[in-house]
Amino acid sequence: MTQTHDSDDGPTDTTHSTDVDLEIDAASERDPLFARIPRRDFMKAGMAAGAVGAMGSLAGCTSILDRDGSVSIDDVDTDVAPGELDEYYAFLSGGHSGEVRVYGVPSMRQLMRIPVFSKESARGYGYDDETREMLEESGGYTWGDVHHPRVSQTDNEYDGRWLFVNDKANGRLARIDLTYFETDAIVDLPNQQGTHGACALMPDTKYIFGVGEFRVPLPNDGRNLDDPEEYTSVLSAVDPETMNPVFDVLVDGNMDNADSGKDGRWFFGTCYNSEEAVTESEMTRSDTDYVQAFDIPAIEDAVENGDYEEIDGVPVVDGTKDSSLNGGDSPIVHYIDVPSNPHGVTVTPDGSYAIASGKLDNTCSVIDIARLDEVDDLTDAIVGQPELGMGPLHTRYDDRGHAYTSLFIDSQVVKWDIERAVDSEPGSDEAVVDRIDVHYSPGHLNTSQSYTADPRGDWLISLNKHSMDRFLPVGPTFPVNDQLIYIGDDEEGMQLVKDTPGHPEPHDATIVHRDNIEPETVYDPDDLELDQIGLDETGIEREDGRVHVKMYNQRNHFGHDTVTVEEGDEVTITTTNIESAENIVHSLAIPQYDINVKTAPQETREVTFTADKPGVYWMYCAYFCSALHLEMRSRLLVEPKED
Ligand code: CUK
Ligand code: CUA
Ligand code: CA
Repeated sequence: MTQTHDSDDGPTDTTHSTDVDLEIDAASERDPLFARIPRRDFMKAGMAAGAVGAMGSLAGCTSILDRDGSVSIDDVDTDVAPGELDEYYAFLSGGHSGEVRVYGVPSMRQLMRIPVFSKESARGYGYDDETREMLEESGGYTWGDVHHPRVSQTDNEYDGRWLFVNDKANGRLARIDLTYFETDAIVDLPNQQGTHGACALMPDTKYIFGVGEFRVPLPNDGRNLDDPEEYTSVLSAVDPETMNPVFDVLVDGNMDNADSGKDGRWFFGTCYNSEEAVTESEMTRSDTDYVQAFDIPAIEDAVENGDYEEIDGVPVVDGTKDSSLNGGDSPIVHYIDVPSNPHGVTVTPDGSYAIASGKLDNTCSVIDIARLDEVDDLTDAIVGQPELGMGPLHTRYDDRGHAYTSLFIDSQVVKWDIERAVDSEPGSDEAVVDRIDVHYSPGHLNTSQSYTADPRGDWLISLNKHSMDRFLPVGPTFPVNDQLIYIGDDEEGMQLVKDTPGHPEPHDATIVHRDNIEPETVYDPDDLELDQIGLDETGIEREDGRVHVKMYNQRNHFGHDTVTVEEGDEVTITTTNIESAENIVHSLAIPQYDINVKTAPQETREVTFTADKPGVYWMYCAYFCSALHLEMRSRLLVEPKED
């Protein structure tokens, strides 16, 4: 069910923070608009300054780290000159491409693409035995739909260890190892079809949750085909180390997006289909749907006590409204009525509020998390409902008490003051501080470090679904438009900095300070399962129609000039890039056998195939590695079988 590949040793040794106390006197001192923001006197200013030097110079050296309150855009380097490095990594979901795209912020340069659910020959992904088996054993689908990239955290701060993503199309979750920027595990969730929301339980990434959007019979084995009221939707908890499912929670309605609280207790999901319907018109019939608040320790107790039914190997806990587990004083799932068809839900950096976006309603609902234990009527936990504009979808945060909500229909990002929303009447727009037009139809948006307890409040990316007139026409399928917006200046307001066209159709992003990520540039052989093939270990072993070819590769040749096998042999080639110099990548391509195995320095990979086509096949290096790259090739001779 779960397929992992090696490199499973401990967390990246991320340098943890020296707290730098920066006083934020901010706009609150000058602008009466801000008078009611409770002041946070100190912020944790991210990671140790000492780590910065290791990787080259910061863009223009103007980091928001150095600021005192809001900072004019004139004092921020928005361009990253050639040869300079970005301050942030942004991990963008690649949508149907089944990949994650890595950008630099603020340059918005695309740095890398990490294949997850689809094969990718440049990375050799899906072309060697290990990654091919990982894709096959997690369902064998040829594509996935990545929506939600989330980086693992320790103590509510990005720890640079893993990036988790969902596959909305096929009900899967995957893990990317951020030491090597490659996918190392995929789990096909047994009781879900369409895993939409994906995120981890904070503060320490105890579980990864896959959020089941599509209601289906459970198990989905042909029963109850046309009996929609018998369909179900589950929240699935997965262990981040093993990537095995731990438990499922059955809910009423469905689930869409989700986010975790900050203290390990609560997890929130939105439900747009409380009607439990199968058509759009029925799914929008009710005036209200839910935010589901999952009490995780209570659910763990239920699992511990055996209060579950095992389905497809996973303990399924009944969290529906009528469940006995929801009958007593400590229900495992709370159903909070919110206006019809909510979409995003996120928890504020201080862990106080869960904010759900209205989608069909012009408001967001601010849920006071502490009140969930106190109120009889859960709607009394909704302490604010600011009117924001048409089509609110997703909300993110800065470090100065503001929320930023995307408005799909209005094509805007609206900035609002959270405490002022709590203090004002429901439906009033008093909390709105600023609006900016985006181009066009934003889905998600994200701000730097904003899933952590310490967002930075400098950059926002608006991930717009439509680009219309913004770029040269490229046919009827338009690029999306990822816009970079500077949000660090409360007086001037939000400022549009950059348009970035993107291949359709991504969704979310996570923006992580570069000090929180420490990738290796050369493989550590101990992180790989396969033994290296050194200069003296080249050889060809034969046994009963099986041939094992061991060969290193380096500039500009392979360990064998010629490999001779017989038609019908099952051939395994193990190949090690024995270079220790950074940035020298080779591959072993045998296109007629659909093979292109990439090896980065010190990396070992293995590929197995049946030599069923007699003839001469050039095995060549498909990565431009040196002046004699074209000469880096060997022959595979497949002798015809004698009758
Ligand atoms: S969903 Cu994409 S716009 Cu999949 Cu996070 Cu809201
Ligand atoms: Cu090695 Cu090209
Ligand atoms: Ca509904």
